[in-house]
Amino acid sequence: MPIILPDLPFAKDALEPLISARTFEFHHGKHHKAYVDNTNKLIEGTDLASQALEAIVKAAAADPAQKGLFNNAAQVWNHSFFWQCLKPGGGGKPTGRIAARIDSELGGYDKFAADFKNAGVTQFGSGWAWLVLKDGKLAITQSANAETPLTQGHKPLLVADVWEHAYYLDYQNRRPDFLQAFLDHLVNWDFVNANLG
Ligand code: MN3
Repeated sequence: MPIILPDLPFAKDALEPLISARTFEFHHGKHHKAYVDNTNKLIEGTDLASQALEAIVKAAAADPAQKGLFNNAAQVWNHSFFWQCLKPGGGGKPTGRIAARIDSELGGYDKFAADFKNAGVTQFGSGWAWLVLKDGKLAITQSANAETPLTQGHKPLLVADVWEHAYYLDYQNRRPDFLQAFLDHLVNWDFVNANLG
């Protein structure tokens, strides 16, 4: 069963002007699709061809000879997760259980937002900024390239893609402005609450 490129959970122009349709045409239609196509080529005819994506990511992470498969499969997973972290009219202070936990575990929303933004800004080169459950507690982490909390024993709750392909058409070099727009207007807190389980 091949790995499928999931549809965006919103129209490609739904987040304009914060993230343009043109960015999604490349980011989803070209970058994410290429990771899907590469993953399917690399698992074709192997034992992993019948596995679910998460199992493929974990198996490839455990085998240094499968670095190419890991990079592509993890990027498929990370992007599928990232799209769900976005919604039109999102962002700002959360509600629900995540709001209470950010208050009690991360020093409140303003401190969370500053720390999450800093994680994205200071991820040198390509990567991701995450909110995860680490040993049952909220934590803000970074990952480089395709690295993902799935292989670190952390439960992902929220992610921002800070590869240049995520923001360069709309923000050029201004990664901090992209992250601020993400936090203020795009975070899908309903998805984050659902991820708390
Ligand atoms: Mn990306």
